Amino acid sequence: MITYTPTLLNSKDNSYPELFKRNSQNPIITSKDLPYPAHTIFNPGATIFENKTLLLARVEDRQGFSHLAKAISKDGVSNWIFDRGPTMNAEPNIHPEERWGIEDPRITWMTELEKWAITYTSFSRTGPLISLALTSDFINFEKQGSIMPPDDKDAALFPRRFNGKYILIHRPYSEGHKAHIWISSSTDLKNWGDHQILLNARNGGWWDANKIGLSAQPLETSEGWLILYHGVKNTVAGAIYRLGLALLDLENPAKVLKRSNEWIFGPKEPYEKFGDVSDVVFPCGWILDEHTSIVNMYYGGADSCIGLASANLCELLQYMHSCPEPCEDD
Ligand code: BMA
Repeated sequence: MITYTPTLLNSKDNSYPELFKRNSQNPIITSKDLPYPAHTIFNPGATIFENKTLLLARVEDRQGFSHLAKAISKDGVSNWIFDRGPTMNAEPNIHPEERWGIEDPRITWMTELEKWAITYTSFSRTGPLISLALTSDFINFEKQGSIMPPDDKDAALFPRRFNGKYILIHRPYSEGHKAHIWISSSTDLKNWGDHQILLNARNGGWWDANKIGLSAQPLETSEGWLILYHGVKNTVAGAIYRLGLALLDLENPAKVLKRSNEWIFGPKEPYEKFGDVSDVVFPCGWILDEHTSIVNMYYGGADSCIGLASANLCELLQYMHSCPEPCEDD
């Protein structure tokens, strides 16, 4: 039986208070900001590079194909500096799996390698799959090729090894089945095994029924790895992409400690509700400021632009404490 506990209810006006508050300058980036013609810019990965905020966003051109473009800003909100052209292009001649573009990058600083790992979706002739690239400067990218066959998306690495193994979160999918979030491990970042479900898509009327996927890269906190994920609800008017949280054990990320029952962020503003794909908020990266404890979440709005919403990490963890342990039967 489902017991409903409205954990986020605001006693003052009966509305749900938002953990993540939208920036007043939203959308902070649109395709008009790029120094070259592009249709849309959205779904950015995020990291800190040379003490500045670096976004690596998906840019779609008028052929319908995507490449990645970087944007760097001192305050993480305004004055974004872009490369003159695409930062990372699909290279189907060398990597045939990148035939129809590259999308949705997640960025992880890999302590041992002293490089950033970028896990992104390659749009191959046989469906989306996960590719990996390494970089130390966001100018030169060492493409490692595909690391998971199609259909697979929404992947990010943990920054360090656990018992000698790298760990990847990803979202394989096969027609006619629910899309759950999986976790796998590898000793060389190339050969992956120990595949198991980490978070299951729920059933029936849940906001995250049938299809979920990782959003931003895992965020290490004193309480565990904070996981931001999207849930897709299918309605007669189309799909709605919303966000939830989970907390994983610090030493064993395959163990889920908590999972939010409610979505914590969803499409509300016009730039999230209307665009190429309406009713979508889709973050691929977030950044924690260790001094202020503010988490900046960068997200695609309606597959058309980039928004920023910020939360206090203490409030996020407090909220996680109020959440239940995951329940298999939901
Ligand atoms: C997902 C991905 C995202 C996109 C979202 C909504 O499957 O393709 O890039 O933002 O759908 O269209």
